[in-house]
Amino acid sequence: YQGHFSWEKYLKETGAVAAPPHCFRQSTTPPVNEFKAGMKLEAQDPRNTTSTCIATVVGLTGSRLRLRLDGSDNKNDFWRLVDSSEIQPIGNCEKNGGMLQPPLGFRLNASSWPMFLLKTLNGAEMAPARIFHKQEPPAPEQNSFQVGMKLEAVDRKNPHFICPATVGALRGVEVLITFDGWRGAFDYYCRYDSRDIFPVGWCALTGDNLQPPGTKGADYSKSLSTAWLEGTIGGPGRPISKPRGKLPASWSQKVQQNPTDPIKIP
Ligand code: MLZ
Repeated sequence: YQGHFSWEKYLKETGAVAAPPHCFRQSTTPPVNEFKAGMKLEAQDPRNTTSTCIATVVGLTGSRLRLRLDGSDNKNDFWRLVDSSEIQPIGNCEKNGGMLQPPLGFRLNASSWPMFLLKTLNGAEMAPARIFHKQEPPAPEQNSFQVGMKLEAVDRKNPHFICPATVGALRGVEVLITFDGWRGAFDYYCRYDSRDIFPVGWCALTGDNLQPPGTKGADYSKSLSTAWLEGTIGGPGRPISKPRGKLPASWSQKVQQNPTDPIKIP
């Protein structure tokens, strides 16, 4: 049992601040998720964003849906917030004069698409229009993130995970998302109004399982207890995450003494 990650203790320990909620393109109360596994809806193909496809809800987590495009394989699942404008009730595309498209990598011959579509929708449970959210929250007017601020972010290499993260850098409208306790492999730049980043406390509100910070980036991590994990035995210790941005005073000496340490400090 790993214990439960506590932002409160972690922020205290790292001396870091949480990015304020107004920085994010997220609603202040996470949107209610009334979807059920098996329901079908229309979704933009993430690999070909100009086409609208049929998707099936194959999983639910917090305010997010795990979606699989009908006619695609099970290796390209993607996650969307229930208030995303990229998901719509079935019928929406046609209503707007569009045509439903086969997903990129459609398993069958392109000529069998019309019949496939007919069959996949026949007797399907269509997500009712009322459980969709009318509007995506508006984007904040500007990028108000600051380097060192903490947040919760989708790990885009493992998009089912939402993890503790730190703003590593700013680049105009873009924000560098770095993952606490992991080396750079998972870092990415996204727009400040990305729907993949959330204020501290988001997962606690949605019931999503926030991953604890990783343990990589420091050899001495193993010997330290983790004060920010609740439910573990042992006294207070230092966080084993990779310090980014503002370093806790207790760490600066250690980091400076190890110039070969792979920790990247922006
Ligand atoms: N199994 C993967 C999970 C990494 C998750 C990192 N999240 C920032 C690994 O250990 O590489």
